[in-house]
Amino acid sequence: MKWFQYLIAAALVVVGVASGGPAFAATVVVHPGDTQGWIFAQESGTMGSGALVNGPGIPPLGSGSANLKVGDGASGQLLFRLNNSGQALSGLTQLSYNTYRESGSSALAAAFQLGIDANGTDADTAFQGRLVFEPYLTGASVLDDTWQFWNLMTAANGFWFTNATLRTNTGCSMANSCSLAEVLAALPNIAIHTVFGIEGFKAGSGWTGGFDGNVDDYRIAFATRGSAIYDFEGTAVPAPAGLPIIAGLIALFFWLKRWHGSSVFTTGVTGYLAFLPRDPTVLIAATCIALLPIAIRHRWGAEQNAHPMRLMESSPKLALAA
Ligand SMILES: [Ca+2]
Repeated sequence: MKWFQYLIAAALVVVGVASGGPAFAATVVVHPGDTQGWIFAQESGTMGSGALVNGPGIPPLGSGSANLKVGDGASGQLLFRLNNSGQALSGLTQLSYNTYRESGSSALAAAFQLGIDANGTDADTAFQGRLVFEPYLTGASVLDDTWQFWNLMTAANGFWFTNATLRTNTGCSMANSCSLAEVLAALPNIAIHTVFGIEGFKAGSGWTGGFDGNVDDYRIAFATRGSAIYDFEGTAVPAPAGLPIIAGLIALFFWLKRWHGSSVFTTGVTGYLAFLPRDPTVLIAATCIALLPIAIRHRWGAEQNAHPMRLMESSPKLALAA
């Protein structure tokens, strides 16, 4: 019987650690209860809105997505976060996202936007606008009511600069958009801005007739920094730490029973407390194992929210400046 209990205890510890999967994997679930630093902002006009929603259709990750709406051409709606400031774009190893369009002009899908510094190695840290990727500029058709995948690493076109000087210097404009390779050839030291370095998605500011669409499954990775996968969801998901806690406590129960026999359970709380000084190393070791998945998850969460205060610095200059 004791070997059977041992087996169960070992299995529960394994299940506990394994079910903490999100702590080890890079997928970050962004939902209304924890937006992981993502923020909706209306950049222009008065008819922009954003929300984390269920659907539409079958999103590429989970069951929800981030919705961006603008009611007229003057309005612009942004979804952004600040997490990769200072990272050189030459170090990108992955950059992709998925879009869905419910209504709007036939060409339009949510654009990807990066707050950039044209040369991250010089002393000029003034606001230098954004590098924008527009799906329709790749030449692909944007479809109605369909999830579409965009790989920004390999797209032959799609990138342009909001800054007029950078458009002239690089040749990357809406009329003649570039690949990421062409952007890097023109500006080898281009980096995400250390102060205004938003990454995110935008609809509107000139999209006549308005727009209603979604984004999901955004992936960004650098050679010197781990990848992150953002899964936008409309409803909160159960905290994955819950199962490891339960599994760890059950494992601890069997471990104590195995080492200290039935006295722990027949003498109640007094017996339990009386046992503590007898073998504290066992209790400490078991507690550490039980709490390990929680500790790892907590550390990962802290890293993912490394720069929330940057919003305070950058918000006055979020507007799309030429
Ligand atoms: Ca999703």
